[in-house]
Amino acid sequence: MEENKQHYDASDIQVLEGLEAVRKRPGMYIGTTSSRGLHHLVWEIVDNAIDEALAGYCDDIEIIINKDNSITVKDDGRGIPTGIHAKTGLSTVETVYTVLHAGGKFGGGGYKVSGGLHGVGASVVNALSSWVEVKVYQNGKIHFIRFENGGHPVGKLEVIGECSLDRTGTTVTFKADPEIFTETTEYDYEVLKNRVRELAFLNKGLRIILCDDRDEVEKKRDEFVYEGGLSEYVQWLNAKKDPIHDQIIHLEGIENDITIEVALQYNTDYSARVYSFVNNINTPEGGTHVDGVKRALTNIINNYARNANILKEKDDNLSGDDVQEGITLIVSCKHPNPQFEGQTKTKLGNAEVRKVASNIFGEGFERFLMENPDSAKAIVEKAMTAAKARVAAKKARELTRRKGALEVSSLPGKLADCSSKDASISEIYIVEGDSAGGSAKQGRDSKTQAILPLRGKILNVEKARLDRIFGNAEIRSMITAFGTGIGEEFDISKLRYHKIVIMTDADVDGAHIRILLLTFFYRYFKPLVEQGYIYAAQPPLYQIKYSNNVKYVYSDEEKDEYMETIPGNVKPTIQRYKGLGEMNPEQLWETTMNPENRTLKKITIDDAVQADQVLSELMGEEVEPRRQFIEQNAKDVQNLDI
Ligand code: 1YM
Repeated sequence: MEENKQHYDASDIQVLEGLEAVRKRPGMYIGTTSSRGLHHLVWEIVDNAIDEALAGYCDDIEIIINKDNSITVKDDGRGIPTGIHAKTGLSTVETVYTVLHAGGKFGGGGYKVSGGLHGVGASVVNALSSWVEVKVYQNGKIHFIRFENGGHPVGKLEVIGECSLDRTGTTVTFKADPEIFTETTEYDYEVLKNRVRELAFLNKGLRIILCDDRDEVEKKRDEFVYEGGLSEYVQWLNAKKDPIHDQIIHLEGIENDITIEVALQYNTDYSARVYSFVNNINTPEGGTHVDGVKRALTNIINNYARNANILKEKDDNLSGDDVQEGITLIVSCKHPNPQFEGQTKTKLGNAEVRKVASNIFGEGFERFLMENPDSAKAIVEKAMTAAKARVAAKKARELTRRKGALEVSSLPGKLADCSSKDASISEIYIVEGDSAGGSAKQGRDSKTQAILPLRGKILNVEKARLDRIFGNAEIRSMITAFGTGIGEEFDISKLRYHKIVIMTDADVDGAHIRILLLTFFYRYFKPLVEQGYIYAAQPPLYQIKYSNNVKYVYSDEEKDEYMETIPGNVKPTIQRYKGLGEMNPEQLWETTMNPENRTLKKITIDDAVQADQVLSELMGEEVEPRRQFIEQNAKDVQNLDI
């Protein structure tokens, strides 16, 4: 420190203040310091490597979880420039790792395509790490610099060895600072693997290797490379589906610096699965690129159906929903200056993209239909059938609506409503099973808490078409109780409860029901998810009793921790709750429903998307693997991070 002091000048101080600001408010830069924020660090570094790949200089990226839970990311690109940077007087490597938002600005031509949602980079990772080491292989030399304690350089960039002239690239190792990531500094291999797979699909030809070296005996390694890019992505998503045409439609084009890539295939499902990406980031709310593609899809299928006289003069046009039934659609946009809007800032807002997307996709899709009449026919017929079902569904819906007009008396019979009419303080608990429903009804605060018991599993919305969905009694009860209506007449201002709480058992069946409900909400009540009205209750797993102490714990870890605190000479009784029904009304209130003690997990769009994907992956599988899958995923769906 002492020897560095003499070099301190105004700009050094500014740099350190910048990094200090990141440490003071990490949430502003990486969203959260939970497990999610921890993983975000990896993507910030990987994104720089991916940009290098998109610029055409890098083919291989390797990510390693090291034994000490540090992360190494390697690429074989040009290497971060090692010369002195004119503006800062520091090496460019040091500049990139210490000056906030340096990544894009300091580069030559081109633009930073990837980059996290928050547009931050290497300097933020550095600020939030205990230490970072950067190695650059360039011109036959290995350059090295190390930072400690949230971004303080330990010496300057220096040459520490030689390498062959054709060896170029950047290797970065960082250790997340446990003082910042207080919840956890453990990486989840599956989380990394899923995103790495996605990145490989989104960037065709790029090889990404993921290694887990934490367990010496059982090292893990996965390698992802997809020459087919989005086509292979659709193929992978549709692996368990029955496609109605063989060829995956894959189109790509660039206009005014905006790249649009689309891949799609229809299958026999009734729902649509649309995946949206902007600059490699998943944007669940879609945006103008998706709008443009959907608009062209509707127009072109209608034109085709009219010209082929499948759609007669008297017939109405096919709707957007009709032509999307059963589609698996991926739209990826690469934009130099994306503007995001929407609740979660994950919706592309740039208006000019709509036209570009619709042109690029429309032209190619029209050609595809012309050149593949069999596929075209299958697609149009699917949409025609969907249109017929839509008309039937409308009738079924009118049924729920007409009942709605009769007000309170029309509320579902099983609903124990709350007495308050103020939606902002009202809650509805959707409870698995009549017996738990009974306990909940007795235990609740009847002023603000309504209870709606569901019998058994609700209809699987993945498999069912609209008209049957609206015919299902459990679903109709929910729709009527919420008060918002559904589909075109959905009106969020009529929502009768500002908390919709899913309360299911902490077991496999409970997880399954939760996944079904989340999928239903995601598909048919998306604004409720987006605006944060959906919650999952968190019932305890165990009751532990000794002498006069009664303690409820919500996970195995918590149980183990608590057991440590019990004096050695007493024998506690441990009751494991298999279901909500095993709790009496008072216990259910105390542990799960009382606003003073309970923990609710707010469901995010991400959770819902994940549930939707889990459900899709489960479809068509046999029962046993399905149970296992849910068992593994149950914990993700109910993970607490509130
Ligand atoms: C493991 C992480 O950071 N790779 C990487 C980063 C850069 C370059 C190459 C690069 C970019 C450019 C020119 C340019 C970065 N350079 C900069 C900056 N991998 C990893 N590989 N030469 C090399 O953008 O023109 C920021 S990132 F600003 F210095 F150019």
